[in-house]
Amino acid sequence: MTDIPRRTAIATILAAPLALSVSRARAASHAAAHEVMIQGFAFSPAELEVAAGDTVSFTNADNAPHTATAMDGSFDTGRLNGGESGTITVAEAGTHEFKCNFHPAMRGTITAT
Ligand SMILES: [Cu+2]
Repeated sequence: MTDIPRRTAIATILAAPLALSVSRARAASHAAAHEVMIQGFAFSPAELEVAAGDTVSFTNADNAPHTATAMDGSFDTGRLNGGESGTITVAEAGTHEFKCNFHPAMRGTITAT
């Protein structure tokens, strides 16, 4: 046995607990990022299930401006012109219905657990 493989083995053993603690810390603070397209005057998907603390990015693929505005006031992208994106954080658990302020028939629901 040469010296090099032994050193590699020792380095692997020393690094393992560090890698484990880093991945645990990431799991504890990890917020998922969700994506919603706004296209043809509709949200896609219109219904999402997320965890509280997750983010949702809305991208407007239409030429008309849109918003994604929670009826309960918990989030609002503000005006998104064509081609623009806005990211909101779903801070509170619960069922959050949202609509477009310019086109109130455009509706969606985010359920946060
Ligand atoms: Cu709209």
